[in-house]
Amino acid sequence: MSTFSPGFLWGASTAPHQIEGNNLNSDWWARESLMPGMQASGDACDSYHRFREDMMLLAEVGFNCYRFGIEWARIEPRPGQFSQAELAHYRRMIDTAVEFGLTPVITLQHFTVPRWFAEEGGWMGEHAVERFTRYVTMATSILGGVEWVATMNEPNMQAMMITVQEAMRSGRMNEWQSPTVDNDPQRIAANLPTPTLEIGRRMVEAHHAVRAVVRARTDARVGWTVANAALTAAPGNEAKLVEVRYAKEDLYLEGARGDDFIGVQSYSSQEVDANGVVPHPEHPDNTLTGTAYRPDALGMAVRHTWERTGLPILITENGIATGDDERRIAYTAEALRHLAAAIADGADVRGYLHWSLLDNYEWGHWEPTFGLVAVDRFTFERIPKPSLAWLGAIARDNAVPVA
Ligand code: IFM
Repeated sequence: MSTFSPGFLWGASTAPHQIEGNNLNSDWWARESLMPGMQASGDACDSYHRFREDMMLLAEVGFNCYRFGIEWARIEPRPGQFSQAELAHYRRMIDTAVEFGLTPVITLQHFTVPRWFAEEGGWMGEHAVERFTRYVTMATSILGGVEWVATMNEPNMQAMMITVQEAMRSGRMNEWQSPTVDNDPQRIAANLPTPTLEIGRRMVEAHHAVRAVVRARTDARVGWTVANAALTAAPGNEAKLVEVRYAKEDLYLEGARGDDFIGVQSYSSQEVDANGVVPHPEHPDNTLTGTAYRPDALGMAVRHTWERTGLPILITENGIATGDDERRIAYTAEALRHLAAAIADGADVRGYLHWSLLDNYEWGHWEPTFGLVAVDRFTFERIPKPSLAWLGAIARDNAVPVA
C-alpha cells in the first residue's frame, strides 16, 4: 500500500452550472439556446435543491472533502444587485458540508459568468477586474470558516474558450481546427486553440485582485486551479513544447506565485510537434471526450506543477469520461499510484478530489459521463456506481494498493 499523509483530503468536485439546473442569468444558459448541436443544461442534476443528498453520498462512503462552486450569476443577477437569498443558500451548503464532516473547497467562478458581464465584454471588458472584485467582496461575506478557496476554475481553459468564441464570431475556426474535426463539438474539444498571452495576463490580473480580497476578508488558503494537459515534446520539438506550454499553462502557473496552494486538474496527456499540440489520435481506448486513456498524466501534471510553483498542491480534478465504471476504477487506481510516486519524490500534495461526483452537464453535452454517481435525468434519482464505494474505501484507508 502507498499511504498518504494524515489529514489528506479525499473527495469529489462539482461545478454549479453543471449540476444545479436553471442557471438562468448566466452566459452559458444564453449560449446553450444559440449554438447548433449544443444540448441544454436545463434542470441539470437539480443539485440546487438536492445538495444535501449529494453531500451525504460522499460522507457515507468515507470522504472528508467536497469541492463545489458558488454561482456568480445567481448572486449578482444584475450589475450591483446582490441576492441575499442566494448568498444564504451557498452558506447553507457550506454549513451542510461541515455538518457531514466534509471540508469545503469553494470555487468562486467555474467557467460561467453573469450574462450582463459577458455582454459588457466578459473577461476582456474594460471593467472586468473591478466587477469580479465587487462580486468576490460580497461572496467572501459567507466564507467564514472555509479553509480552501479557488478564485477561478481553469483560467487557461477559459482563455481558450474566449479564443474559440472570437474565432466563431469572425469565421476563423479553420485556423486551428484539424480538418478531420468536421464541427463535431466533442472532437473540437480534443483539439483546442492556444489563447493569446494578452487574455492570459488579464486572467492573472483578475486572480491577483480577488486573491487580495479573499486574504483581507477570510482566513482561507487561496489559489486557483489550472488545467494541465501533461504536454510532452515530439522528438526534436523541445523548444516548441516550452513555447506552447507557456501560453497554455505555465503563464497561469506563474500567475499562482504568491498563492497559498495550486489546484491541479489532469485527465490526459498530449504531444507537441512543430505545428503545436497534436490532436489525440483515434484509438479504441479513447475516452468519451475523445482524449487518450492516460492515467499516468496525473503524475506528470503534479511533477510539472511542483517544479514550476513549489506550492502545496490540491488535485482539484482528475477523472475519466466513460460509460464503463470498471474502467473508471482502473484509470483512477493507476492515476493514484502515479500520484503517490510523485509525492514520494517530494511533491507536497494535500488532497485528491475526483471529477466528478455526479454524471453532469459536460458543457453542451450529457453523454460524456464522469460521475461516481449516475443521475436519472427525469426523476433525479442518484444511483451510486461501484467506483463511489471503491474510492471511498481508499479515502478511509488513506492508502492506495500498489499494483
Ligand atoms: O467538466 C469539466 C470541468 O468543468 C472543468 N475541467 C474538466 C472537466 C471535464 O471536461
